[in-house]
Amino acid sequence: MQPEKYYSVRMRAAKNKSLEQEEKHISGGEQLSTFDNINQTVNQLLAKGLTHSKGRPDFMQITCDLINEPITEVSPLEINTNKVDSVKKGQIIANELLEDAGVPRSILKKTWENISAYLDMKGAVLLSIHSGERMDNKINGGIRVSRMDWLESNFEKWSNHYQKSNNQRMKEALVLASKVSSHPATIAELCWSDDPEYMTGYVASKSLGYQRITQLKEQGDEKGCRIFFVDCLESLPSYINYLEKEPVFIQWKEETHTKIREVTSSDLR
Ligand code: WAQ
Ligand code: MG
Repeated sequence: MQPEKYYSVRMRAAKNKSLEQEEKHISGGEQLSTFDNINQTVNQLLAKGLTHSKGRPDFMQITCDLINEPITEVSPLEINTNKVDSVKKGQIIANELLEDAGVPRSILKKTWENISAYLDMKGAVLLSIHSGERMDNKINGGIRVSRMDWLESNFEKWSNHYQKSNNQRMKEALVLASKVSSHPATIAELCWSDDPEYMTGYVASKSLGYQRITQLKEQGDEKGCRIFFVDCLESLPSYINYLEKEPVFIQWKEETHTKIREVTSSDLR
């Protein structure tokens, strides 16, 4: 029997696209769907784009592309939640985790100095761990990771096992972080949402897993962040191709998970 074919279904919603002003990214989304499920998938993405707290879009686009390549399976990163009561403490934990993952302290310092230039994009910024300079040339947009998903049946098994609530936002972020960190050129990721009401962000890496941090930005702030710290001077085009084009399913296998480090309050120096 032929394996089932999947479609990459992508949505993008924006404001001011047709005006002389700068375009504002409202929402994006990417899923993998069977042919029979396209209707439902498109409706989910449509609802996501139409109900974003950043406002009503005046431009929206949904595309479907048949995937011809085999879809690779990647395990979800292990999850840990670091509870903090201020953005400052959240940033201290984030810095410590990023350094543990292999981002040099000097590069982190430079990143925080330049952080305002990396916020409010529709994609992710790629920063070199050697120079701290941007490696993607999409200066305003960043790189959009696509062609990844987690089948609901397997995600439910995982969420029942870890007694996680059905948090779609966390699921989407974990899917992206697991795909991105499974590439050898990714040293670490730093992310927080562009939703003004959602303050939880994370640091992710192969060795540390998906480390949620309950406060990485102030309430009401609608500037999101996504930075990939990378070590790939020679293979940048193939890295970007992996992020944008190579299809990945997150697949949890109960027996293969490993315990990751938990940050405690004594780590807060
Ligand atoms: N590829 C690259 N960058 C992306 C993508 C993508 N597919 N999707 C979003 N971004 C970038 C973009 O610049 C956004 O402004 C920024 O990330 C934030 O996106 O509780 O909701 O979808 O464990 O708002 C993390 C914590 C939530 C979840 C992250 O991100 C949890 C979140 P958002
Ligand atoms: Mg968002």
